[in-house]
Amino acid sequence: MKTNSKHLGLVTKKFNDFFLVDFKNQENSGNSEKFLCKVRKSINFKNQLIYVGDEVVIENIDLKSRRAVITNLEKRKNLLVRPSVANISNIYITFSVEEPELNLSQVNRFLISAESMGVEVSLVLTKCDLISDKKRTFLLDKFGKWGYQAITLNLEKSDFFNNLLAELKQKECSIFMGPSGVGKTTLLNMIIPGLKNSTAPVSNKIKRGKNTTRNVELFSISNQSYIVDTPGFNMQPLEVDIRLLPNLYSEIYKQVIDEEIKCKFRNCLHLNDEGCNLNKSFERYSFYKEMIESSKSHYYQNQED
Ligand SMILES: Nc1nc2c(ncn2[C@@H]2O[C@H](COP(=O)(O)OP(=O)(O)O)[C@@H](O)[C@H]2O)c(=O)[nH]1
Ligand SMILES: [Mg+2]
Ligand SMILES: [Zn+2]
Repeated sequence: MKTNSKHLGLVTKKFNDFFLVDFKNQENSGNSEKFLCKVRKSINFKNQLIYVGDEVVIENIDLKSRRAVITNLEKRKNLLVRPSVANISNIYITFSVEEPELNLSQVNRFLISAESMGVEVSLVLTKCDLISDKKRTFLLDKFGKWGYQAITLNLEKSDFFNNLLAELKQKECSIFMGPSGVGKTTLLNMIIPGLKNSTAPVSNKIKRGKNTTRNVELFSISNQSYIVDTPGFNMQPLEVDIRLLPNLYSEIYKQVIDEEIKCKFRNCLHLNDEGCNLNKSFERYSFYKEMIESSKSHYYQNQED
């Protein structure tokens, strides 16, 4: 029962030489629709690897045994490293408000690193059952000034979670990123019932040396909407090119675009530059300055190459 037609597919899992591929642009694409594929031998896609999240063309489709062959790799929009996932549309930076306590500088680094991917970035604050409503309002206000309408989750109140779930079902491919212990696995287990990834109290995580060796996998949560499961990964923010930094802070690019502020030099880094007209009285300015200064030596080294 083989067909000669070609079909666009989405790689949802990868192991050794095999790939699990979903039909793209198909109603009811769910886990039962997956095809087990290998790459056609004569093809090496200009030595590019195929990652989870990649769009591929599949042929020799056998509907009965659910086997097919990958014959082409489509151009990818982006590629996340560690874990390697292609074509992410949404990054949800996830932090707990307590246990572990919020570290604003770390939240900022994760946000800016995600922004540098050029995808939609959101902020999720977990464990809001551990703080007062007053504190929650304070945090919403703070992150609002950073340019983010934070999603605050409280395990005892499901309405916020339900809103988040509805939102995820409108997105193409979302991933939760953040430090260890903030509740990412707990959240994934709620979004994908039956997943049963193991969660662990914060204190046990530090001791736990063994890693779950399961691979990165995309789970379908609605028609053509996926969520990335990244078992065993604790994601760290990436290094960002400092020339991009001014464009990644809403407090800065809003001044440049909306208020049309002009600095003397077009590539002004808004530090102590001569003729800088940026209004620097916003909370994240010190984090911005820190990020520039910590990568500056690296930047100038590269300029000399
Ligand atoms: N109080 C409270 N604890 C939570 C919440 N979400 C997760 N936890 C706990 O936080 C710990 C770490 O959660 P886990 O999902 O493993 O975090 P991960 O490292 O980000 O995957 C576990 O003991 C969870 O039970 C929450 O909303 N409120
Ligand atoms: Mg986890
Ligand atoms: Zn400037």
